[in-house]
Amino acid sequence: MSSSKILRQIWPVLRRWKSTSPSTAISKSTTALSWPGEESLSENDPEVFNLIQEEKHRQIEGLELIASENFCSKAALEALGSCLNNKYSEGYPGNRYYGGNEVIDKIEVLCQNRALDAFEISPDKWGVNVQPYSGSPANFAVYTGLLKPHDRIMGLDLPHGGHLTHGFMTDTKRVSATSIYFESMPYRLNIDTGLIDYDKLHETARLFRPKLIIAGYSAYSRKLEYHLFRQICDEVGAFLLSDIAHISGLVAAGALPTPFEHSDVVSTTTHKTLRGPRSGMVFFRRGKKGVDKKGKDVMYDLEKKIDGAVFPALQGGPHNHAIAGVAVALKQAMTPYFKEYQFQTVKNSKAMAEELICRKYTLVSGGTDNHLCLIDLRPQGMDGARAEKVLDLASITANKNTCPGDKSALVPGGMRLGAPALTSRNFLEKDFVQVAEFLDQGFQITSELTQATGKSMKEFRATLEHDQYFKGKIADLRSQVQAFSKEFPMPGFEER
Ligand code: DSN
Repeated sequence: MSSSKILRQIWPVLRRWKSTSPSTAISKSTTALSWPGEESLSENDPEVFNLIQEEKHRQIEGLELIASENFCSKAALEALGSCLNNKYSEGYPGNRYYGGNEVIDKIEVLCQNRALDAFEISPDKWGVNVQPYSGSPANFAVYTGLLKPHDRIMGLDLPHGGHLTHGFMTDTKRVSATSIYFESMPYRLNIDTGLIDYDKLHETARLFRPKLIIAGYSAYSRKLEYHLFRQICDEVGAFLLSDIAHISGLVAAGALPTPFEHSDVVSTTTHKTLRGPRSGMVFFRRGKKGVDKKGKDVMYDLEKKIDGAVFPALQGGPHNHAIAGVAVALKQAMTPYFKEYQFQTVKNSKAMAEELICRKYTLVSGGTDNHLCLIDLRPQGMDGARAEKVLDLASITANKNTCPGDKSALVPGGMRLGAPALTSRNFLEKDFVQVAEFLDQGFQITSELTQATGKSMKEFRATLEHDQYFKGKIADLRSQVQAFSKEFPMPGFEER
C-alpha cells in the first residue's frame, strides 16, 4: 500500500489523537482545522468526481471525430495534475518576479529545447515562447508583438475554413478581437475547386498591403503552399505567420510539409494532433535576417517583441503544470511511435473520406491530404446543425461547420470530421470505413427527419425527442456505435 494511502486511512485516528492530546492553545486551534486537501476527489467532491466519470464513459463509448480534439497521454496528464499548478513564475527563466523558481526555470527551458528539437529547428535560427495559455492567446500575442493597433492583416475567412483569430468579421460586425483591434481583409477558397485561391490572395494583398498574412486553418483539408505565401509576403512587405495549431503533430512527424522554412513566426496549440495538454507556443525567427545595402548584417528582432507581448503585455503567471505536460508530449513527439501515429492519422482520414465519397457524399475540395475532411451536406438537402444533433444522440461526436457559400454559422451546410482522436485509440483504415458506415446511417436518419419536419428546427428537435420511430432508429445506431467503440483502448485514463 502506498504511503499516501496509509496516511489517508490513519488520518482520522491521528486527528482525534492530536485533538485530545495535551498541547498549547495555538496547536489546539490548528488541529481543529480539518484540511480537505488530503482527501481524494471521490471523497472530497463526489459530485464533480461522478461528472468526470460520466465524461470518461462518454469518451470511451463514443466515436470522437472532432478534428481539433485528441486523447492526451497518461504521463502528460500526470504532469498537468501535479504540484506545478501551485507556482507563480511571472517572467522568463532566470528572470522572474517571484522566488522559488529554480525548478520551474529548468522545466520551461526543457520544454523550449524539446519544442525546437521536435520540429528539427536550430536554436541559432529559431526561438520559442512556451507560455501562451492556448492557441488564441498565442495568435493575439503575435499580433500584439509585431503590429500596431489598426495595422492590416489577412487570414483565411472563417466560413472558408479559417479561424476566428485570423481576423474574423461579418458584413455587420467585427466579431473577433483580431478584427476589432486590427484591420482585417480575408482571403478565400475558389468555390469551384474548394482550394485556396492564391491568385486572388496575391491580387488582394497587392491592393490591401497587409502588415501580416496568416497561413493556417481550422477546417481546410489540403496542404498549404507556404512558398506562395512567402512570395506574396515578400512582395508586399508583410510578416508570414503560419498557424499550425491543427497540424503541428503532423508537421513534427513529417506527415505534412513544414512551414518553418518560409515563415517569420509559427504559432500552435499543443493538444490537437500534437496530443499534449491544452496550451500554446509561438516560434519566432532569430539570428541573421540578411545584409543591408552597406553590407552590414541585419538581425531579426522578433524575440523581444513576442516575449514582451506574451508577458507582461497579455498574460500573467505561466501555467507551469501545462508547460511540463507539453514538455512530456514533445518528448513523445520525437519517438518512432509518434511518427507512425501521425502517418496513420492521414491514412485513416483518407480512408474515411474515400468511403464517404463512395457513398455519394460531397467533400469540399473533393478529399483530404491531412487529418480532416469537410463534408458538404447541402446536396443531400441537409445541414450540419441537424446532423450534429442526430450524431450526438448516437454517440458520434463531430461539429457542424460552414462550407463556402454558407450564410449561417449556426445552421451551416457542412460537418468537419477528423481522425486524430480515434487514431490515438488504435483505429486503422478498416475501422474508419466502419466509422463512415455509421456516419452514413446517421446522415440517412437526419435526411429522413429533415424531410418529415421541413424548415422548422424546433419541430426537428421535438420530433427527435418524442417520435418513437426516430428514437428507435437512433437507439439502434447508438448501441452499434457503443459496442464498436468499447472494443478499442483508451489512452490516458482507465475506467473507474
Ligand atoms: N476550436 C478549434 C477548432 O475546433 O478548430 C480551434 O481553436
